[in-house]
Amino acid sequence: LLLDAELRKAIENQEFELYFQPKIDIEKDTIQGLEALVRWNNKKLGFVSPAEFIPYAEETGLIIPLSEIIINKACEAVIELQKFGQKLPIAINISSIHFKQQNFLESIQTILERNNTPANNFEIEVTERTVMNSAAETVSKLVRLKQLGFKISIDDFGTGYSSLSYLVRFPLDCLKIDRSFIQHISSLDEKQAVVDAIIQMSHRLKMKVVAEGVEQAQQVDILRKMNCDIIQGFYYSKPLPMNELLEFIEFWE
Ligand code: G
Ligand code: G
Ligand code: NA
Ligand code: MN
Repeated sequence: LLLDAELRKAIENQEFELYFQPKIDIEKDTIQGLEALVRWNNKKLGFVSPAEFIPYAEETGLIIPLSEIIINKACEAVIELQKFGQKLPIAINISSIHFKQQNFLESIQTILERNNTPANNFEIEVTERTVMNSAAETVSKLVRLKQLGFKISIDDFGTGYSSLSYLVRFPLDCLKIDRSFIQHISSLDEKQAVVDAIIQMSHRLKMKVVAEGVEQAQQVDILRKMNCDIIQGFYYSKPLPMNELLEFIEFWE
């Protein structure tokens, strides 16, 4: 399979780039942080979407070295931003396969130490599915991540089989409402009801709420009225390469 061969070579040659999507604090009108999203432009295959190669990497175990490359590149981005006087937390998507590895904590700590970039520069994004079967092991892993200084977000919230019990037991900082709830929020009352409920519940549980996939001003207005904390989506910016991100930051200030 061409994808397999090329992906293996790409991992060896670190043929990946990180893009960064700004997350906007709507009350303060500031950039609250960034989400790192991996991009792969291959000589033979052209641009391959992570929606395609991440699941393949997960099936083949290649996700572990790939994830380590991504974490390392996120460290490099922290250092690059520091050069420009910027300190914005970077959210890294962690695959459940990597998260569940016994040595996940050691693996991420080693990469951060090698780069001399402390954990408080990062947020870990795990999906609801990753943490759903809330084994004691999962809880203790999240607690240890928090102790190390990472912030923790639940990605794609609302799309798992939503066992709400884990929200009480896990040390979470943010819930990211999946974009399927945001998409028709301006026209569908039932979407509004769900989003409103998620925001209220999150605040009572001392979590911030990120709305994902926000594309229209109308959606921003509704989310602002519901006291949503942070907005991410094409309305403000698509994911950007570092040079364009620096321009975006400058423009925003
Ligand atoms: O960036 P884009 O919308 O094309 O991403 C498609 C999918 O790939 C999304 O589900 C996203 O979470 C996932 N993805 C993008 N970048 C990363 C990454 O760095 N690590 C992991 N594990 N998944 C990623
Ligand atoms: O699964 P995850 O939530 O990590 O996926 C994030 C991906 O969603 C990003 O890589 C990005 O390409 C995509 N995305 C971000 N903002 C928007 C948006 O406003 N609309 C749509 N359709 N996709 C978005
Ligand atoms: Na994400
Ligand atoms: Mn998401």
